[in-house]
Amino acid sequence: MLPIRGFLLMKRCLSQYNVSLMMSQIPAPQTDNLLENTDYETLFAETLQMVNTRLSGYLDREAYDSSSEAAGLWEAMRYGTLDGGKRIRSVLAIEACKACGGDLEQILPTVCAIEMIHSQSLIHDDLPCMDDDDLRRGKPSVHKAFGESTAVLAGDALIALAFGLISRETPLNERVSPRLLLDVIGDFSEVTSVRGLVNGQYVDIQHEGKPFTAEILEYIHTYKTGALFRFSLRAGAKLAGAPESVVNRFTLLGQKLGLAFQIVDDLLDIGSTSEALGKTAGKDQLQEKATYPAFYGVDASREMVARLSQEALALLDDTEGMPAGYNPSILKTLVGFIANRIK
Ligand code: GRG
Repeated sequence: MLPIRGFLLMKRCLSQYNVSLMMSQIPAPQTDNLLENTDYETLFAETLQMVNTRLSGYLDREAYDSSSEAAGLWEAMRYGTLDGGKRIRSVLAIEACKACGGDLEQILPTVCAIEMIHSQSLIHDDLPCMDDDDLRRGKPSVHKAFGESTAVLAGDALIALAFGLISRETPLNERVSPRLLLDVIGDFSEVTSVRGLVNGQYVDIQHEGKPFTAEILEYIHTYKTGALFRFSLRAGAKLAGAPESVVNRFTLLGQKLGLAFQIVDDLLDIGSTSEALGKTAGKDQLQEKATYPAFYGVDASREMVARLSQEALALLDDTEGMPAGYNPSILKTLVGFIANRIK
């Protein structure tokens, strides 16, 4: 039976913030702030390096013991987490936090936790019992390089490590109380579990090779990919001490961006190559996956991305509850990158 009740509940919550989940027949508005992948890497070079350094440092400190019998497990965790990945969720969380007046140190442990969970989800997604892919981030998937059992365990260890990181490393201060931090950890638990990625992945796999509806399609994307985007923007705002109205607006922003990101992913699976993507292209059709282009066609899917981008830009123009000097330009640039990315 479909876990549809949670989805309907989520829809009701989101509609409170005027989320239009059913997108169709919308003329395609232009998204400005186009950003090529190389520009993204240049513009955010410092941020990307900082995230990678922190992530590597946490992994070394928390998990590495070269003399340990488990050194091979650590190796697999590093391999699956570092050296590759756009870190788009990290950049969004950091920029959301900054836009809401927060400072970097507040959000960095959470950012690293997000990347650990994201990497874990990719490691497990690539397993033969899931989406069965041998290529990830331009190199052999973790189970190809280290074996299936090690890939499962590396993912398991990353989940637990991610929770430890947020709870132990986030500095408490006048903006972040113990209560607020517990709240963030609660949100994290929700989006990583049956109200998030796991749920979306389950429904995705259940519908492989089967007919699906628009509602199911949206359900899968909302949970499988949208959940971590929602969390990234929500946590960024929350850990900056933003008021509830702003936290909710940024959550909605994450919903729109997550959906747009996944629709673009579906389009790239058709229109790009494995070499460019660093993962196997053309698999969705082979595995008969529930995707936007499969259901609506390529043009309508592109229009949906354009419309979601416009809605995201409009949310960023809302200054209610934002600190003095609020400047959404970097976040707007990221909206353009998500809509127009080529890998
Ligand atoms: C979280 C406990 C827990 C389990 C995970 C396997 C699984 C359950 C979920 C799979 C979710 C999944 C693979 C979603 C796809 C999301 C997506 C579009 C991934 C690609 O993201 P990019 O392009 O990847 O940001 P890089 O490599 O750039 O980091």
